[in-house]
Amino acid sequence: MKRRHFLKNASLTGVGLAVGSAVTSCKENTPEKIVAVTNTTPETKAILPIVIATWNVPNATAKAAKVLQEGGHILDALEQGCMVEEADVKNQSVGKGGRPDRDGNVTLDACIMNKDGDCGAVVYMQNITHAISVARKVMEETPHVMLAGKGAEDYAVSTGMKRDNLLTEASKKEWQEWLKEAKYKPIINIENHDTIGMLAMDKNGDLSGACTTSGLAYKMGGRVGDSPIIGSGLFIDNEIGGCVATGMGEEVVKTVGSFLVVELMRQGKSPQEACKEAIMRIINKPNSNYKNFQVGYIAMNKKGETGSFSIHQWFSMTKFQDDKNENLQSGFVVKAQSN
Ligand code: SD4
Repeated sequence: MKRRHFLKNASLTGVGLAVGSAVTSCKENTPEKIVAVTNTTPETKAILPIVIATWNVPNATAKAAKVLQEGGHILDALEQGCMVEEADVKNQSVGKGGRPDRDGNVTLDACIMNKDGDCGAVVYMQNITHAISVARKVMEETPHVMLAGKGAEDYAVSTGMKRDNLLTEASKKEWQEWLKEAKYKPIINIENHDTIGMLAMDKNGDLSGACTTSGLAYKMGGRVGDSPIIGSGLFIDNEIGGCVATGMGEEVVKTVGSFLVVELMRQGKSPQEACKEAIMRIINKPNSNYKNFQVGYIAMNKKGETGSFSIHQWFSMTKFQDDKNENLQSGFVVKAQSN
């Protein structure tokens, strides 16, 4: 057997085995408090286009849907939808106004993926508000998939984008407060993060996705999360469906979350079931510290069915379809204390 052919077969077998054994352990270790709240009824005849996004971002989904309804390209829709949140200084998890790292630098991660499996990403990029636009340019105009740091910033400027100070007074003040205690360990606040992950299906039934974030607040300098990592923060397979993640990026990366959700849909699971199983994969890891962090997934399959699931209650998905926006609570494992 030729070496290349052998390697291909070997890796496929490996993936198959890993998935099989983890499914079994998930069933055996179901934690006490599972509350599976299904937030969507399956539609077999979806009304297109559909746009879904992490958290409550109706302006972003409406913008993307409008581009699609007017016959625009799906990547324009996703880019312009994400740009709404990147430009909103009140959203302190994305673009301008994002919370800085522990040294006071706002560093952005973003990626985009189309129906053909092409993708582009930027990581640890500073001083450019619209990281999603740079990620798209990396995909469409360079021979690469990912640019980091100064290289990404210089590339953005070379395409005509302007440098800007992304640290707003409000985020600076909060950071200075945080510095007084400066707890070294990054624990994500369960309810206070709004990375925008967006999936869209256009009128032809084709899927693409995008994700943009300023990452974990007060992270270590140089830290990169899941959001710009294809397969972790975002994955699209136009034959099957797509998924995007939010929350504690380290945990998403360790389980290759978005790729996992798409592969579970390939095996026949609904988007909701696939998101739930990917969350259970995190929860069922030995010594999982899941009570102290949030992870949420949203997914859409090729039929236009959608679903979302998170560790903690109160993660939500915005869904634009049939001329209206809805904010849907996700399924979850741990019920909020105050409820
Ligand atoms: C990260 N997943 O950098 C991102 C954080 C996030 O809303 O989702 N914030 O780990």
